[in-house]
Amino acid sequence: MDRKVIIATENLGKVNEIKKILADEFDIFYSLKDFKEKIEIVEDSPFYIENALKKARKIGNRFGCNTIADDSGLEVDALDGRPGVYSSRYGRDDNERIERLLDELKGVPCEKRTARFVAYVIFYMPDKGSFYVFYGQLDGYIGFERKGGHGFGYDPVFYIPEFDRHLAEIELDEKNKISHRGRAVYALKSFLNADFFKRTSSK
Ligand code: ITT
Repeated sequence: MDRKVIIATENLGKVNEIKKILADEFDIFYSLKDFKEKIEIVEDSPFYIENALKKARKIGNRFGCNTIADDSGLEVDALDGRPGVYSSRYGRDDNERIERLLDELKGVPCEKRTARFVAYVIFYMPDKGSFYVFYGQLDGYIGFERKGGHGFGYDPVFYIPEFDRHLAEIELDEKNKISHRGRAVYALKSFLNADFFKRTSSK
């Protein structure tokens, strides 16, 4: 079984996290940033899973290679689940997105600032046209200010009570152990090693 995998993302924060978990097990990794060709993918579904599948299929079919895609987001209860599936489009860059989030939560007290990160990670096999889905979630709160220099996206304002720290104050390995994406990708890794590779190599 070929252990070459493409990670279908333009987000280098995601690439770093996924690579850290899987790199020792797979031969070659690419991200969309490594291809000269610009591949346009319009994420137009209100459902994470459909967007993740769209990314995985487009890249997997284009390059004929097993592909991992992640669609994720931050769901804030006081904002009825926003920004959710639109998390990457909540502003022009991470800074603007965080600014908007903090503005919208002005006056909302600690206990009502509950939120969660969710990730849907897809492993797509173009030769079979089939895929597996892995889900991960991380519960926490939206803080009142930015803290920490690690991670990406909304990490500086995501407070985790168990650690009494913001996610951006936690190093990559530690984040991977508890995060939405980390949980989904570790589940994918276990599946590939315990099940998928065994089955495909015995054929
Ligand atoms: P690709 O589609 O190319 O993978 P993207 O950043 O556009 O990259 P998404 O559409 O899945 O990815 O958007 C997810 C957004 O949710 C992401 O851009 C961040 O703003 C936020 N997000 C997801 N996981 C996060 C994490 O671990 N830490 C901080 N923010 C995160």
